Amino acid sequence: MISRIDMRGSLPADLRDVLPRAEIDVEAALEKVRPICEDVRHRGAAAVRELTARFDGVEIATTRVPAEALERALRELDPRVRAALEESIRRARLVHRDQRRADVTTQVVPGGTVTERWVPVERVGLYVPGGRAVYPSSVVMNVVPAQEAGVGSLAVTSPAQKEHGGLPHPTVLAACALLGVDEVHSAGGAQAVAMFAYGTEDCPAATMVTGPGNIYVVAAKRLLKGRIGIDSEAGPTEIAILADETADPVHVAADLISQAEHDTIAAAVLVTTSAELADAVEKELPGQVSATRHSERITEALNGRQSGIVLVSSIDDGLKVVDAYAAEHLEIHTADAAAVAARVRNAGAIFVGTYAPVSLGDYLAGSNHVLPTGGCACHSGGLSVQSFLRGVHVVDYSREALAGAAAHVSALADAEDLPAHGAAIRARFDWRVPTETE
Ligand code: HSO
Ligand code: ZN
Repeated sequence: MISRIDMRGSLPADLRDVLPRAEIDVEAALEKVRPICEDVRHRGAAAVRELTARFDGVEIATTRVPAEALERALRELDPRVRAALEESIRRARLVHRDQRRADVTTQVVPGGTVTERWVPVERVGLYVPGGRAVYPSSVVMNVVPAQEAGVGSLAVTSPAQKEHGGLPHPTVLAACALLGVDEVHSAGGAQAVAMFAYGTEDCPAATMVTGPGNIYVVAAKRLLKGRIGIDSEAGPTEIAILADETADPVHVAADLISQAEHDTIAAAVLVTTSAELADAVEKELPGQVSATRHSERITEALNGRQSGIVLVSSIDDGLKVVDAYAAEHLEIHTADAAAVAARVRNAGAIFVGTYAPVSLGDYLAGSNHVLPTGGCACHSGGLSVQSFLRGVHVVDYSREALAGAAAHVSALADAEDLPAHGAAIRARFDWRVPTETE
């Protein structure tokens, strides 16, 4: 049974603590991944091969996937899947292309400008999981923004699969081929993150690693961050739905189930002003769950402590609850859904009304599905072109413009007891602070 929390009286002050949420213990995994990362650091490709034999149960000669394997995977890809991936890529490109930013030059004073120049990261390693979850759609969601950002060198890695002769899953290979990615590696887990961080004989080091993974991948990213740039730490997926009495319980139930399908620790949370809707959804769930293939996994996710139905007395309160929860995905099923959606502050992505379900966003809306989980949506956004760019300030001042700033720099430098800072400026003007007219 999905749990219920009744907040119709008044909202608790510690909303964030009361709301259902999974906890994953990354710290515990850190000690396990530390020796693995050290091994890859010191022994390179040989360590990655041995770890692959140990964890994935398959011997490989190199992590680098040969070009023929990519071509073969594309040739053998189901045409229906190919057409869908192509359309997914096309729509994602439309959205992500529009995220590109122009360099902006601001004239601060006559002769003094600051330009913000957007520079892509040099080399990115993209991690694609390969266990129970084989997600070619995630290849699209990681590769497209990196490509649109202008990242010059892009490598994908995904665990070696015993049943595929030590190569990653063929659908992952085919997606890479469709996206024009020609450097793919068979490596997974912490060793794959270490491979990108330190580089091996088979795979040059990368500047940044992105993509979701299991707890060991997350732990390795946390451990090696600094040595290599990382995206957010992706946790179990979440859906929250804010609904009133106009919502269709069949749609609400279907959407909760759709994300619970990912994982036994996936979270599905309904926040509603309508007790009738809550009852109707609860009545609807068992039938829909038992009709679907992964009913066991879904049942566990829906009944877990991370999922639940929250009753509130108004949409205003509902908005406070969903803002406090800061869901990875938030659907709005209310009268005037667009107006309610416009008032939401914290969510990884917002889906407006009955015809924008999360599964559309997972594959084909054009939006990105790599989104902040675990409440991180209150301070972070999803993967975008921006994730792969750095803003670099370019400062260009003339002699006159520097003269105009000199006295203020000296004053601030003196206030911080850093007199050499002021001196560096006076050295250009015969060691005097220039007057305004100089
Ligand atoms: N809902 C997942 C993404 C995904 N769904 C991949 C299906 N495939 C996290 O946003
Ligand atoms: Zn999904």
